[in-house]
Amino acid sequence: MTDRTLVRDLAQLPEGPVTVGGWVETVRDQKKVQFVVLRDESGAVQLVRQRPAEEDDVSRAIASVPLGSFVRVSGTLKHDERVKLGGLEVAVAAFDVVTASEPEQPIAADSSVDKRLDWRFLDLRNPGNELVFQVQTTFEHALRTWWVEHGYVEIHTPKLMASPSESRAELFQVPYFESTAYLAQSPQHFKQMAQAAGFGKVFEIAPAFRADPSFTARHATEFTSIDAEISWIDSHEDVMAMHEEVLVAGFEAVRDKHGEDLERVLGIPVTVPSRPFPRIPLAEAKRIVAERGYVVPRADEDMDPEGERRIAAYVREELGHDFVFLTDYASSIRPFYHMRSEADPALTKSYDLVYRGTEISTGAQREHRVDVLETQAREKGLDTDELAGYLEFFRYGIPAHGGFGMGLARVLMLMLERQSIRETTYLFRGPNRLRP
Ligand code: AMO
Repeated sequence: MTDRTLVRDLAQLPEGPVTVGGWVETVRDQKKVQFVVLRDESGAVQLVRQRPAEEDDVSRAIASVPLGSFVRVSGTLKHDERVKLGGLEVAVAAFDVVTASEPEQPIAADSSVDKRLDWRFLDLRNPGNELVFQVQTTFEHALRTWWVEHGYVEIHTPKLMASPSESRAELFQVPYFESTAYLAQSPQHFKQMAQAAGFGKVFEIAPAFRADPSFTARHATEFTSIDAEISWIDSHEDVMAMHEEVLVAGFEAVRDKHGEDLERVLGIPVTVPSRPFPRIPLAEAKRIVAERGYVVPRADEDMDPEGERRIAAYVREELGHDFVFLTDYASSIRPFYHMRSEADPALTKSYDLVYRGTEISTGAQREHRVDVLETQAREKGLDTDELAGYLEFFRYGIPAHGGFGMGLARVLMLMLERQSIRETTYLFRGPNRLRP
């Protein structure tokens, strides 16, 4: 390994010899002195070189290095409060160009998102963009840790499927030897299988695929789905209680580890939500937004995005919360596997979680009585032969259970106030984007 000090750690070091490595962000090549800003994954530092009377290799290398090149620099660390960038600088003794960049950078700060995505590896050199993925690492780790500490088993379900995992809509088909396979739209079937297997509590963080032709800020054709499924529940209330607890653990970890950086780099405060999150039945939520002047267009259907924004505004104003569970969805707009409410079979024991006006998750208690499940599937016009493998899971004993699926990039987009999940996905996949 190249022995180098991360820029972040320079402040703690005494003055003296150091080696740093990173890429060249700016060069100011003046008559008497040369300045370089070098950035690595942890920050940026100013390098300085007094020009000798006779041009030497170092001054020539600095004068000619294209922006973006990766360099390794040895020199002498000096603490100097007058240096705006971190109060320190490195006086350059050796300046090695590891690999030179092409002379012209293909993107600039004001390039369109599409162009930036074409050059994602350069776009991610922007410290704010890289920070998104540090936050993602911390958030996922905190969720995983919370689940592991609470006795959950991590599963990895297959993404190649013999039958659709969610519905016939938005389904990718791929040739599979002599037959056809489907890409998993969700781990739904197999996280439920773990309940039949007696695992009790499971989670998975993995890709899901949807052949969704939309071009919105919140839809991708491949996304990372965070899923959990638990047994022995009384209702979807138990799922919501776990859901909000694990989310709070994730937000706390992000605040503790990146709170200062997020304020400094992106100007974003991290707000850890308080528990319990508000819960509003869907019908009541529609009434509330109607009273406030917005009638959700299709009365018998889900909230539309504007409805979600309106109910979120209400919850923020009246209850001071960024999250709201919308509960008790009509069975007509929910999948066949959602359990119906004992009190009113027209409703399901399910919820959507809305964060800052956008749906981030769907959860429910599942129907575990196979005869009821089959009836519900038939009512939805589904082919029970195609579902035969799934239905087997319910014929040999299974506890009452439920869970949720949550889009990782959506949570990050809303938490970090980004415009689109394109910015919180490492490499976005949409109808028009398979590269890079
Ligand atoms: P649902 O279809 O609502 O539920 O998906 C759950 C969550 O996954 C995310 N999501 C998406 N993110 C980006 N692009 C997409 N095209 C996309 N589609 C979905 C959203 C959404 O809230 N099996 C159920 C979950 C469950 O009941 O456990 C399911 O998949 O954040």
